[in-house]
Parts: sequence; structure tokens; C-alpha cells
Amino acid sequence: MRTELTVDHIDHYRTEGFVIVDELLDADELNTWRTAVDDAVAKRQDRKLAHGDSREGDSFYDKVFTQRLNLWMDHDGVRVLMLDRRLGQMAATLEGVDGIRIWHDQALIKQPWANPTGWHLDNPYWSFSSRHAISIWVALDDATPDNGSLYFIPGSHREANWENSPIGQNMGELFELYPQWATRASVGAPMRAGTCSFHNGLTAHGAGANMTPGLRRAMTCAYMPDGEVFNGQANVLPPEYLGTLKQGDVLENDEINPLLYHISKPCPAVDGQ
Ligand SMILES: O=C(O)CCC(=O)C(=O)O
Ligand SMILES: [Fe+2]
Repeated sequence: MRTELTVDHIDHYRTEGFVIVDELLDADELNTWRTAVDDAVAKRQDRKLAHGDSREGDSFYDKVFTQRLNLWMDHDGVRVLMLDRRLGQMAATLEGVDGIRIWHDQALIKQPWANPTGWHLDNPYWSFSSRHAISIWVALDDATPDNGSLYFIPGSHREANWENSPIGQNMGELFELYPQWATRASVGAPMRAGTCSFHNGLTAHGAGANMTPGLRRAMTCAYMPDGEVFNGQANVLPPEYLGTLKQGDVLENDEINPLLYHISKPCPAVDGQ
């Protein structure tokens, strides 16, 4: 894996709210990722979550992408890929934080002729509220404007509050909440398979429809800085754990949100790999 970050990567990420890191994976690694993710998605069948019974149906949203969350929890091959200290270190470096935990991973596969991904912010969906939330998005197929590559509104992370719109049928609903972005040019992020992007949890982003008969596969992971607290939203937390939490509690359960990287603390889930 090519995990070194340059000063330019870091500057771009902090100013624009996203950055592309070319050729994160070499050809062998790409092959390993594709095999693991395909197998994990197949084994999940129509269940979206590792815990709980949310299932894919026939809604507009279910035809934006095949979304399978927390594959690291129930697939050993994906677990090895996701519990990689180097990915945690990249995320921590870009955000300038001491430590990084997994919030959730997700395979996002645009099937042939899939719907577009409406403009949205990520962090408002999650169970913690942070300006330092960050996600990686790894292209497992070439992502092009034809098959549903990503787009970002540069700098939006510095202006966003936690108002958000759903990934619904109205692509541009977010711009009603943030009219100052409606006249700003978006930036497209086509990526060769094996390349990745990082985006901040408050950066406005979306993706086009898949206008091709092929797949647009991506493997992604959302990260939480170490030390964040529960904001009262359930999101993907397993019900048994959710029941033990009250607002303000630190989210530090290593079984659910493993610490991937920290400048000074041990990371049991990763050290034990
Ligand atoms: O892959 C997509 O279409 C959307 C990705 C996205 O919203 C994300 O990674 O946060
Ligand atoms: Fe997103």
C-alpha cells in the first residue's frame, strides 16, 4: 500500500475537505480487496448491518447502491484489510488528531443503471458530532463520470453545520439548506481502481448515476477521532451496546469501534492481528 502522505495531500485535504491519494493499492492488493469485499457482500445476502435486521428492499435508496455495513465485524478477510494501522494513521494525519477509531466500514456498490447519490454530509448521520470525522473511499473499479464517480463541494466542511438532507430522490436538496453552495462549482473525483479519496465528515458530496452495464464497486470506511462522545443518535450501534450509553459517554468500546492508530496508546484490536 502506498500510504505516505505529502504536505500537498494534507494541505489540500484541510483546505478543500477532500483529497485523492493515487494508487493506494497495487495490482495484487486490489485483487485481494476485490476478492474479500465481493465474498463478504455475497455472504451478507440482503442484510445491510452486521447486527440488526435492516434489509435491502426496492426503494429509490436501495437502488443508489448496494450498501453493506461493518463487514469487518463478520468477515475475516475484510477485518484484516480494515484493521490496518496505516489507514488509521493516514486518517489521523489528515485530520491532525492523536488517535482514530473505526466508526463503520461500508461496501458501496453501484449496480448497473444505479440511481445517483444525492448531495449530503456524513457526520450528521452518526452517533458522535465532530469536525474531525473522516472517511476513506477506495475505488475497486475505475470510477468515472459515466458509472457514478464522486463529486465534492470544495471548502464546504469549513462552513457546514449539522443540518443535512437525506440521500433521496431530490439530488440537490442540500443546496436548499446551504444556498451559499448552490452557485459554487463542484469538483469531480474520477479514480482508477486502487486509488482512494478521503473526505471530511462535513464535506458536501454526492455521486452520479451509473449509466453503464458494469459495476462501480467501492470499499469505504468512516473514522471517528479517539475521545468522541455519544450524541444520542443510534445510527449503526448494536442495540445491546446502545442500551448502555447515555449522551456524553465516551465511545471507546474496542469491540465495536476499534482503535486503529494512536500516537501514545496501545491499539489492542490491531496489535493482536
Ligand atoms: O459511493 C457513493 O456513491 C457515495 C459515497 C459516500 O457518500 C461516502 O463515502 O460517504
Ligand atoms: Fe457520504
